[in-house]
Amino acid sequence: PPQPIECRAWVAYEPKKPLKLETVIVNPPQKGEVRVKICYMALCHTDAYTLGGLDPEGLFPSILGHEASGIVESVGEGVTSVKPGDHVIPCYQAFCDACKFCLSRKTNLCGSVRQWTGNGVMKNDSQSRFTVKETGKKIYHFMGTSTFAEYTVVHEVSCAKIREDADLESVCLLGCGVSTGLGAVWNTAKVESGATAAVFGLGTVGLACIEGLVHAGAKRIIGVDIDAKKFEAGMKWGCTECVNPMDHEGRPIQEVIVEMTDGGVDYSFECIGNVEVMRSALECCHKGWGESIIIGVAASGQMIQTRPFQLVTGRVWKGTAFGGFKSRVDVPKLVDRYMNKEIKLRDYITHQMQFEDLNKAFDLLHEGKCLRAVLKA
Ligand code: NAD
Ligand code: DAO
Ligand code: ZN
Repeated sequence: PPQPIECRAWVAYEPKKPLKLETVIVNPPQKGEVRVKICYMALCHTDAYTLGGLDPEGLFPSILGHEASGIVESVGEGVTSVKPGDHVIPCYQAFCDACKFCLSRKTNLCGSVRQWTGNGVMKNDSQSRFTVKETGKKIYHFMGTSTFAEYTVVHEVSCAKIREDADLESVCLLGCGVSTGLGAVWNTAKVESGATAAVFGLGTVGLACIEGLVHAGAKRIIGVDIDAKKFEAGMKWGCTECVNPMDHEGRPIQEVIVEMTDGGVDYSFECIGNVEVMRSALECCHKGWGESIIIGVAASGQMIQTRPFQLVTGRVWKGTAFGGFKSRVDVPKLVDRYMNKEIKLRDYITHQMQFEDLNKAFDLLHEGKCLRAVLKA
């Protein structure tokens, strides 16, 4: 049977403090669990958000990280969908194929392990599999993934098996940001050919929306960002034009977009997490049919607002988690599309770093200097 493994992991002891590199003991996978050797990990804003103490559900001490790729090291009792040696992507959004969410075509929010992942533990015994070697201190899991470690334990329902010829460095991005942007366009908005769209925030998620829009045949794609340096990437990914709200001070950006588009866009996407921008994104939509999709995660306690008349007159407000993809089924298909050169991944990787560089990577993220920094475990 599998034995405990000693390895390195980055531990978040408390909000707003740098992570600490520790030697941890990773216990063997129990029934329905998989122990994964992490190969590559990327940083996403949600990790920074939780570390920043903004996530009311954030638990400490914990091992953060939810965008990664790896190889199965061992499996617990009853695990049938993966075996040691399989290449996998841990998915914060599980897929059990049996709960009422998984059986519905309308959602991807599997409920099978949510209660335990939200509490930072594994379902089988409501315990963590991580202990710090030196102190014996138990460390919570994060989002059911905890990928800032050389080894992690995930539920089988959160482990997507992928083909072995895909490079693990690129496909780790399918664990969150890129999949989310593509899915927001394809699954949540279901954008049709010839549509017009506005994308607010030109980070990885916004750029992935743009890529999804190009695939969907959108004829006009307006990129919106307050950092003009982001426009080069926006245009490269497929924007037909970019606007900077800073150039229109005193005038709400939704007014500017409505004017540019003879009444508003068919679809808009908020990829920032700013509730004021969420309002602009809704209100730049066309009367009668425009749909706005919220993707950004706002700080806890914040509220969105608009005049109800905006909805009465036909605009639609929606949101999406993981782009509506049913993770274990859809992630392998996204890997296929990458291998068929239908979607890009490498272009999102602006920094390649080592496992030791995680705190440096967090600094880059905070300074807005990177799309994705990928670390080799
Ligand atoms: P990012 O920081 O790389 O990109 C955000 C962009 O927004 C930056 O280019 C920034 O300059 C721009 N921006 C900031 N304030 C702005 C404003 N007021 N007006 C216009 N532009 C502004 O972030 P990212 O990694 O692309 O993630 C975007 C958001 O999506 C985050 O909130 C993240 O937590 C969230 N997210 C949600 C899901 C989901 O499933 N719903 C998944 C992944 C990420
Ligand atoms: O409650 O069933 C649920 C799902 C909760 C997770 C939703 C996460 C959406 C945003 C995640 C940000 C990026 C990782
Ligand atoms: Zn389910």
